Amino acid sequence: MTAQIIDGKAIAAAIQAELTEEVQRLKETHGVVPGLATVLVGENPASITYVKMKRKRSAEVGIRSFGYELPADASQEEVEGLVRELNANPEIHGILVQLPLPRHLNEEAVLAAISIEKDVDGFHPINIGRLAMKGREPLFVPCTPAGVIELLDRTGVEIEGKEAVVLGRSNIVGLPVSMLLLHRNATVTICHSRTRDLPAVTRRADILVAAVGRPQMVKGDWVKPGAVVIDVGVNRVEDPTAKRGYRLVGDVDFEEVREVASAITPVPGGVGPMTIAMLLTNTVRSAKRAAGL
Ligand code: NAP
Ligand code: L37
Repeated sequence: MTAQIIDGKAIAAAIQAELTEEVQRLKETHGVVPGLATVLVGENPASITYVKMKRKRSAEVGIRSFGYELPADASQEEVEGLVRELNANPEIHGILVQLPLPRHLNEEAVLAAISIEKDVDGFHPINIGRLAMKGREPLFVPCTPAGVIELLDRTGVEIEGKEAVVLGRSNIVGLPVSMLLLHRNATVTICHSRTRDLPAVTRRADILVAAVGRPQMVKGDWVKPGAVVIDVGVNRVEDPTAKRGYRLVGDVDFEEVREVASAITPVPGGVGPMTIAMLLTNTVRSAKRAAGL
């Protein structure tokens, strides 16, 4: 079997087109312009690229984008002070602090300082708490996990009753995506660095989500024939023949797994663009809520 390739780039573009219309309508009928503030601390090269892409896509759909850059040695008080300023600014409906933060900063305290109404990344402890509980609605669902579910939905993959295996348990991807799959009535297994015999566990999956940050770790014989494979990993590997000196690969060995799976996301062009599309979606939702719409 050769897998269907799930085109995250095209699905993200469709979502952006929907948002562009909605933003225009908001502006014309209510005079509301959604605003997104991005906060970048330090010079992590991947973070610089992602924040740039987030700002560019925001502008494309008509969201006003406010970029803030702080030096790598910024103090806890400077970062939290900026967040409080943004909390108070009525033109800003979403605040995104790009992670990871430099190690001397207290990430938990920074995330908790973001007003929960503007927490478009969904990482505020109250948002995550609500996300974890049955029957409670978070104000915002974290972007990458939301993007994974949206990809499955828009590809017509049924989640209910399926065996889902998530590789990775990080706060920003593995754990929240596991909770979302559980809410959608999948039977969920979460794997991590202490899991024994990973291939035996992943082979049970009807839906396999890989978010480990290990280039091409998931091999063809880790996957059940016909499974749907969502590759969240975005890893830079050195490649002297590439223009930038590196190329991007996922956590899944794409060439091997595409021969086994029924559907698979590529890297690049899979989950990455969806992360940004969901951030824009959350920002527009936040602006509507702030305007009482
Ligand atoms: P992370 O915080 O480093 O977490 C990695 C997780 O994988 C941890 O739970 C870790 O287990 C587990 N793990 C690591 N090595 C393993 C191994 N050999 N066997 C089994 N489990 C292992 O990473 P993350 O932030 O979740 O990111 C994961 C990947 O997704 C990265 O490639 C990242 O670039 C990518 N990402 C993509 C997007 C996107 O928009 N597409 C967004 C965010 C992240 P322990 O908990 O036991 O340490
Ligand atoms: N929301 N996302 C949010 N908050 C954070 O704090 N760290 C973080 C986060 N992660 C993040 O932004 N990841 C991410 C990863 C990949 C892309 C975008 C965001 C993406 O669009 N990747 C493209 C290729 C980009 C490139 O050329 O380097 C892709 O097609 O996968």
